[in-house]
Amino acid sequence: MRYDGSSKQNREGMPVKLYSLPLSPFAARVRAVIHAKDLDVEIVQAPADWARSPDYRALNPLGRVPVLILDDGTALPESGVIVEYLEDAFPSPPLRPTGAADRARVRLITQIAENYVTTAMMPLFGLLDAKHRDHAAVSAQFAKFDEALGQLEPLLAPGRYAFGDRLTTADAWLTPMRFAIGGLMAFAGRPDLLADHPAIAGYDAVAKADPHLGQVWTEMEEGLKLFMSRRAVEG
Ligand SMILES: N[C@@H](CCC(=O)N[C@@H](CS)C(=O)NCC(=O)O)C(=O)O
Repeated sequence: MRYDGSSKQNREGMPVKLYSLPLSPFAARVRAVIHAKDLDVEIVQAPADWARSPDYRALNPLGRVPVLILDDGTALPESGVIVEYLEDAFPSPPLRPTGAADRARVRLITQIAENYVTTAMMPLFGLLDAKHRDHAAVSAQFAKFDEALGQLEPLLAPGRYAFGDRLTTADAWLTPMRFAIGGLMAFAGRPDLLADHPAIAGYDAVAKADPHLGQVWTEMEEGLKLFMSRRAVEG
């Protein structure tokens, strides 16, 4: 990897590190870009106590995962910011199309995947896992989720990458989103969730067939296995 920054320290500094968690959809986006660009970034597990750790907060004042630590020690949090940074700093291979309208389209897919689909999906895990399930809240949230899926679906072509014929940053968003939807289908016992959304339904095969997205998919599967085995032990 060549770092495009200008200072000597940037070229000869510490290795670039990503603090990540295998199951985090936010970290997974960044890993997709690192894999696709074949970057020499050290991917390290966030410390076990990261959510409360003062050391982790000193490293990343936002206290969230992921964070990219540049080779001059600068912390770059927020998955979207990190992805844009990697695309700007390491433009080859490009993960954004060339024209302004096409780039807007890719960003639109990422925004809808993040702001509507993922935002509507995440609370469902907690609602379904509650000791006393609030059935009205669960159905209302599923309705919101289905509406968001209906907004994303027409932007995708069945059996294809998110945009065009090759991997773009939009795929870095869709892959963990689609993985999590599979998890939700299993957790909720709702294999029908994507029945009306064939392009989203079939996107799992697209992700698994791509070597870089497939790597992220496998990392998330391993993260899920570990999470489930810990959950079984902890009860
Ligand atoms: N907007 C952030 C979200 C990151 C995020 O929320 N990550 C989770 C881990 S998967 C987290 O750090 N949660 C801690 C918390 O909610 O306090 C990003 O895109 O990086």
